[in-house]
Amino acid sequence: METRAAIAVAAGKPLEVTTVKLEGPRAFEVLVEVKATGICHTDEFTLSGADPEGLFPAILGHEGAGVVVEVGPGVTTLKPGDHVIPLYTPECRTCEYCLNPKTNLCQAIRSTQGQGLMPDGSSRFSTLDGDPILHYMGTSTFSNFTVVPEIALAKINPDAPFDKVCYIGCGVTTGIGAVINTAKVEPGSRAIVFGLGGIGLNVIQGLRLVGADQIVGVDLNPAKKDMAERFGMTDFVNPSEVEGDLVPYLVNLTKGGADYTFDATGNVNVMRTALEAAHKGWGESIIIGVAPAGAEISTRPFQLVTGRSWRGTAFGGARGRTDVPRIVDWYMDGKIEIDPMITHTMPLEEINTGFDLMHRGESIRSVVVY
Ligand code: NAD
Ligand code: AHE
Ligand code: ZN
Repeated sequence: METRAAIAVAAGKPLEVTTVKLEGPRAFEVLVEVKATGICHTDEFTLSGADPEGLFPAILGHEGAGVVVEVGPGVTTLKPGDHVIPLYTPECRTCEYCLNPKTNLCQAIRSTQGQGLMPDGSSRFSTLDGDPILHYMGTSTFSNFTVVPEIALAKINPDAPFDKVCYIGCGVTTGIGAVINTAKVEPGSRAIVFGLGGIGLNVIQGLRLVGADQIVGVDLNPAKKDMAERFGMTDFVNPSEVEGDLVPYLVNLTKGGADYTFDATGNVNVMRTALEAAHKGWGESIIIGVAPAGAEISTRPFQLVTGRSWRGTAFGGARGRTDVPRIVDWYMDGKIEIDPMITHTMPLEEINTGFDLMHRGESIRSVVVY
């Protein structure tokens, strides 16, 4: 079949919206009509060329929601008409990782996914001339139709609006999951969130959900303050307005350091500040942000010797086929909010506007509606 898609032709170039060819689903694969997709900072990170795994030409996008159109041989858990969210972290439920309760990082298809290919080592996308185009994160939601492995699809409530719950495909789950699954934040905790974008706001929402007492938000962009307050931030800090070192300022503000800190910027200097602003003896710092190729984190080992710990989280520690439908239900039941964070919507033809808004710090989430 043919489908409209936005192709990342080369690093640093705008996406090219065009018609591409899409082969039908092979064994254990599913053809999905994508109804809506968010634009996450990780799409921008890969498009910029900073991603060591970034490959071109590819169809980016990993925050979608849609409807099953056709299933390939061997698919047993989905049927045409089912509403789904594609998962860049699949859940096969049989690999060594899925069987270990300490991780959500299913490895069943990780190597081919990282090469922009389906599990059998080939791509379903090509140009009208027949040149192959790579998949991205196993999802490629910047295409109106996409092919996704069965183990990388979560079946969701059919009443859920696609243009809102697509955000659960990455940002919402990553932020809330970092609090609930990774840090396991206790009620009454003090926390600091660095970066009040599409991920950081969901960390804040997660902290409010679990009953944190103090939620400090840190961002260089003062325009992020109002939205963060709406989601539960209790104190705002703009580092450019702090005289002297940020660490002692934050330690003082949190009465000795935060129980939990979260980096949602991807900046390794911020990650160091986040670790060092965690409380001596027990503070945990969770890295969510994705840093560019070659970037490394550092701190004095003494910071860890004296009881702080550094951890990371991918997709908020969520097991997608199990947890994503539940998070959709939380949204449908009003337990979490999504709508105010979707600040812009646009058709696929205007997808580059979504990237421009992100660069200018004017959006929280832009969503492409097909
Ligand atoms: P975003 O662009 O919406 O938000 C980033 C925010 O950080 C912005 O508000 C920006 O002003 C702020 N910021 C930038 N530099 C800063 C600094 N030095 N100090 C304070 N604030 C600063 O991005 P997003 O979609 O929220 O993504 C945030 C990060 O999380 C990205 O690195 C993204 O790749 C990563 N991410 C990771 C996962 C995961 O599973 N680990 C999932 C999704 C996104
Ligand atoms: N390709 C990058 C790593 C990118 C990365 O860390 N991705 C996160 C999801 S970000 C979603 O917005 C992730 O899930 N990582 C786990 C994995 O297996 O990729 C690089 O540095 O090579
Ligand atoms: Zn993302």
